[in-house]
Amino acid sequence: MEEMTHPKFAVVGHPNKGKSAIVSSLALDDSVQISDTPGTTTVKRSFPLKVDGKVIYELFDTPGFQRARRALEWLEGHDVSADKKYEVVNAFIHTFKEDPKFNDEIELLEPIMEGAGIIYVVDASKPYGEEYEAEMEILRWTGQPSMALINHIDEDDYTAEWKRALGHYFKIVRTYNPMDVSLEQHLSILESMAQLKEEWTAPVKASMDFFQHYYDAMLHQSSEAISQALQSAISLTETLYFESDNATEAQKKQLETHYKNSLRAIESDTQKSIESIWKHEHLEKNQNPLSFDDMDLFSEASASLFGLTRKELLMTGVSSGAVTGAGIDLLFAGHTFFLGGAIGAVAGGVGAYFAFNELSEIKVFGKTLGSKYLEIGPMENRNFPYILLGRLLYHTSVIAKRSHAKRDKVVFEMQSSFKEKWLDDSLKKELEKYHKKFRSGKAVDAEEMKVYDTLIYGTLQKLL
Ligand SMILES: Nc1nc2c(ncn2[C@@H]2O[C@H](COP(=O)(O)OP(=O)(O)OP(=O)(O)O)[C@@H](O)[C@H]2O)c(=O)[nH]1
Ligand SMILES: [Mg+2]
Repeated sequence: MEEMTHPKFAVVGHPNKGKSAIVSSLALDDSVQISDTPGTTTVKRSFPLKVDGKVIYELFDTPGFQRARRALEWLEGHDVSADKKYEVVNAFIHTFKEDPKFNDEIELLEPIMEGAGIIYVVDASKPYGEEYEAEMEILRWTGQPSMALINHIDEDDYTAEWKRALGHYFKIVRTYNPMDVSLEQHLSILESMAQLKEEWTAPVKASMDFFQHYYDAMLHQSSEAISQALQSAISLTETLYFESDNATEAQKKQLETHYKNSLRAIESDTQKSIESIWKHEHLEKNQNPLSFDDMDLFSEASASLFGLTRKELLMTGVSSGAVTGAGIDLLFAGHTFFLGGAIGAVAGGVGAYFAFNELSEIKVFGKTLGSKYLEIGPMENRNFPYILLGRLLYHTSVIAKRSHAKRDKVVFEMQSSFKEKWLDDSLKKELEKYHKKFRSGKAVDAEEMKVYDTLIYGTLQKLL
């Protein structure tokens, strides 16, 4: 049986029209060189999109045409029938291979002559001009199937005239914005590629299936990473051993700091994994780490940001029977509340040390034994899981929607309305069961984790 090779496409055109941006966005590769200096790409380079080690399609980034008219003159100097034009292009490559004059033309023609389909890129924010005709003529000489992509770099719009001109040279003309991609846009471009040549329909359709599965796999991996982070953060405990009779304030402070840093690390490691899952390996970003000191995390305002008033948080705890007297007091210490007095009495009886009362109490162990230690965790704050989950869902939605062609710094600015996009009462109720379990410090079996993960996956799906 003949081996089915993956589809290949050469992205070609005038300098500085967004060819590399298109390659970057379609190959999900943020290492492609993109810049507003014309002539950035000087040699052809292959960017395969690989899934589980298998190439699903391959794109060639190429330099822009530099001497299209001269090259076309040379080709036209050979008066041959249409079936021979292909050979003349090969002769052109052969003749000028060592000549720097046609370096760019040769770089861009080579992948085409080796079987790649043509994607001709234009920028419709600049007027159409005859100078492009030599480029399109040369591409026609290769005899390879081709399509045109209309990009829009600036504001002005000459799409109508471009469409009229391109229609003479390409049977498929599409608009595409490499800076603003979605699964739908990506699949619809692949759909057009599949129509270019009959023999390519099956392999390109197969690539579309692969791509869809791949996208779904990225979603699954992201929700797994988020579930793991929630479980680790909520169940996290930290200990600090001490020698003297009583732990010092400094030791308690040290433990508290350590605990906060570990929580921050869980978040930032998860963010990194998610960026890597979505192939954003070179991301520059501006992101605030988890904050515990200001109003960000524990204020009434931040609780309501996630749809949880203090009363609700309290009621969730009470109705699920999850919370001990101490737990409630830890969460609401310092606030007068309708149950506060009664709970305070219970908590007082526990005699715990409330140095870090908003997250978890610091417990002292081993009082009568040789080794004494302080322990903090698991997380007792009912608000925290929703804060962390909201932040990770937001992060993932930004990353998953970001085009690989963007080179600016990502700015994460979560609006307070974001929570309305994902958290409602029924989800909250479902999630709370698992947060309670994580908090208990008991082992969570794989089946339970899977159900929690499915909740996160469904939520992510709605956000993307
Ligand atoms: N706003 C916006 N900018 C774009 C778009 N496409 C490309 N650009 C910008 O246009 C400039 C040129 O993009 P490249 O992808 O490097 O262009 P190229 O055609 O590969 O250029 P050469 O390699 O020099 O031939 C870069 O600054 C891109 O960020 C777009 O759709 N929207
Ligand atoms: Mg380029």
